Amino acid sequence: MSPESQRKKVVLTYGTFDLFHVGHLNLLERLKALGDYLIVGVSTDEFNAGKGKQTIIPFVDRLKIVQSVKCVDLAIAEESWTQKADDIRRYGVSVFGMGADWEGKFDDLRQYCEVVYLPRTEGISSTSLKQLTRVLDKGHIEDLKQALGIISAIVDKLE
Ligand code: C2G
Repeated sequence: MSPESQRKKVVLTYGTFDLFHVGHLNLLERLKALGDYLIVGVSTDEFNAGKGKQTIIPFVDRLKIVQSVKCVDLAIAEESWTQKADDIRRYGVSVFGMGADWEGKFDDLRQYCEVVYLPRTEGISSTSLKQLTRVLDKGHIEDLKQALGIISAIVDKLE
């Protein structure tokens, strides 16, 4: 347990944090408000592969981004589903928290610390951002232009 976290109310969470967005930030800030030392486990690329999650931003960069978020005190690697109990003990965690899409999934950790599930931020997700980047992809725009040309030619014939 890091000396700094020993004297504080420690809060812990985990996530992929791909294409970091305001939904992630809102959750981290809400979690920090529950204590005074926030530790965030960031899923490694290998662990994400196990979750069947394809990430855009590599682990090293996702870890650096999360560590640089003002309300985050320590960012660590999340390498397995089973490390949570060890991390709770190692860092003297008082509160484990996740977004509500995980409601009930980590209730087994209540034997070690308080477990909370906080409301998600609606209207934004890493998945929707990935879809948006695809639409903005130049190749995709060329396809759309060609399709538009074909449709215009058909409409001209109908007039
Ligand atoms: N989140 C949120 N609002 C959003 C999107 C995400 O509150 N619009 C929350 C999620 O509920 C989660 C955290 O932000 O608590 C991180 O989300 P992801 O990066 O999608 O993490 P996930 O892939 O769910 O991995 O062991 C737990 C896993 O590592 C969680």
